[in-house]
Amino acid sequence: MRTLFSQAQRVLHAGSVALALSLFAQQALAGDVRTVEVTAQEFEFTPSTIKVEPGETVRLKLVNQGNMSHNLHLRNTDAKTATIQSGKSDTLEVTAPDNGELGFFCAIPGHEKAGMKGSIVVQ
Ligand SMILES: [Cu+2]
Repeated sequence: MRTLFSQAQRVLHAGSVALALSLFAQQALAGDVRTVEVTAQEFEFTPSTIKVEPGETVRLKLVNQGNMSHNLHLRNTDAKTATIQSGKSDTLEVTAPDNGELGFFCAIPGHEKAGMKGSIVVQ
């Protein structure tokens, strides 16, 4: 009985070390990327201008505070969030170029024209 008990303790200990290591790895990864929350509603993104450092990777968290479904699509790329319903969110990681700006818009027909667009400005 005593041997069984100490084996169980060793297994538990090994498990908690593995858990601690994986939490550390996740925190280290998360620490490298800044999250910018962008809200979508009819018919605008807030903020519509997002300033980033040259080459910076940012995680855009699109939160739909409107009534209709929306998405965020990076212009001239295939990068986009899912189309999300009211109250939902989705994230998209973007690595900025060394200069210039990246436009984004909502790809639901008519939404960009109504004002759902913005830009990521490198400075
Ligand atoms: Cu939209």
